[in-house]
Amino acid sequence: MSRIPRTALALAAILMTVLLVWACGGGGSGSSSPTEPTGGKTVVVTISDDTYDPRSVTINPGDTVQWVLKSGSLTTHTVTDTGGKFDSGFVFTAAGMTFQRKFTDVNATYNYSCTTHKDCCNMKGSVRVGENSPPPDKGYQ
Ligand SMILES: [Cu+2]
Repeated sequence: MSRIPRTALALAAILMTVLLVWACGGGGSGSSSPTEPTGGKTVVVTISDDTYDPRSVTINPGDTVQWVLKSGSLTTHTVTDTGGKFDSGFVFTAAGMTFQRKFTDVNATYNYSCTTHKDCCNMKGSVRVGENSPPPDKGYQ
């Protein structure tokens, strides 16, 4: 028969578990967050001849849209959200230049345009995030 009470053994076991968890978790300050949103794909929209192709994309929350200036286009475009959430600025100065944004809002729709060619050439597009996102504004779909 043991001289150590069962409760003392149980307490020792709990204490060891707590110490192990504390020891393992203590050094992980730089680890990545486990709360990354779902998705993670990158959808490419090509910019050429004053158009976005495809004009409208539907993605999942957490996906990234990457706009790429196609080879041969020499004009300067932008990707500018009409709601002011993002603006590439004049970064498309050479073929192959890109601008990208990750979209995490669920069921949101972004209407965007090129500040240079919005009025002259109807250079507009939209990003729909989620299956139940509202339809884009007229002219952006
Ligand atoms: Cu443009």
